[in-house]
Amino acid sequence: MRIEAITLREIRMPLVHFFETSFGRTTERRIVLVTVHCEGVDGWGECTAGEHPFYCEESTDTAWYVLRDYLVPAFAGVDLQSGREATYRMPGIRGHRMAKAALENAVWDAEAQVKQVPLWKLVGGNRKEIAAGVSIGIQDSHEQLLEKIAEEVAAGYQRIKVKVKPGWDMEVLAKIRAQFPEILLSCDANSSYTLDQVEHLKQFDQYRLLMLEQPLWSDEIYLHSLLQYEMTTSLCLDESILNARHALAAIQLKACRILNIKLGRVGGFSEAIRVHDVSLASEIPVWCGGMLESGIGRSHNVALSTLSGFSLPGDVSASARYWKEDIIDPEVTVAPWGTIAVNDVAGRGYAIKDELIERLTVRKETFRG
Ligand code: OSB
Ligand code: MG
Repeated sequence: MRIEAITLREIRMPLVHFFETSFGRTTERRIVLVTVHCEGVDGWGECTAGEHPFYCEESTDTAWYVLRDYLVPAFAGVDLQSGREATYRMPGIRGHRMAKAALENAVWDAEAQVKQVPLWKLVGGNRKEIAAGVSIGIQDSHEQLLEKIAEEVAAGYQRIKVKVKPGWDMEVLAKIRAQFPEILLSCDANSSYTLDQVEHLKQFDQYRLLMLEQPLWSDEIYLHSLLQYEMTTSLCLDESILNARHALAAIQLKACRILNIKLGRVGGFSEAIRVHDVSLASEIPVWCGGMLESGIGRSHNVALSTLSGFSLPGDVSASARYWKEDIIDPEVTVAPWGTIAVNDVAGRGYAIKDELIERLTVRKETFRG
């Protein structure tokens, strides 16, 4: 499979509704897309880095720079057998996992098309449908959040996750539980608390949460193990887990009882599969996180979620929750009972809307081997 050329592009997509976390509010996405052109097929990858280096060190601009100056030159013109081989051929660059994932995942997509198999089968999945949950950001008022939850519950989503931070936590949770006593409910703090707030954090225990995601520092697995010891609520790590070694450390330290896997955060499908395998071997349930992806990243998330260890509803939800019009056809849709069906089309299983992507593109460069 010779990579004849690689196209890098940045698209801009306004969100249907703003998305706010403890890091701040996003209203428009600036997304880097990678296309690998090989042997008559185009493989697509999406870089999940945000506009600012808040969730992690990477951003849209650092990803563009690393892809353009280092990763793309190392792959243009190269002969590769598989997406898995792509990880071994990454040049020696520390970090920048989201940039690497965009390229590696594009190669996986191309490989699936060349082999004429669905991507979800190629990565080792075996589910015909995946359980969908939603992540709901911080709103302007508690009432607005309660309305959003009611909408998503009515749409059939199997799990509701709300963002929390100091000042937006117990009070709103009490209202959520009063109105929705039975829903499967999680909270995501995006690293906004510190361990000296342990007494405050223990108050999460009264809301019967499925999990509390990433309450403490992103670079601290050990301190999460101290917190987990103090709490009955299961902790889930997101920002802290960058690879399978971290997953193993977190599991053995009992720093969490659940893991969130994001393709970009761990550097692509190969490492995501390793994190999944480590978790499955230790009977730690995993679920697929989201990064406000366009349809391309979203379709990769659907494929990943078909692996057998993904036993909890993830943050993979319908395209229409984010975009007026998504860049794939069909868009990702969710059945009234809260599942996303997986299809048998070769590759990602969702066609690309070339013209729309062209219209959304603000910069584009093609590199030939
Ligand atoms: O922590 O899961 C997170 C979005 C941006 C950055 C971090 C996170 C999120 C989400 C969004 O929760 C999930 C989604 O894409 O729906
Ligand atoms: Mg998270």
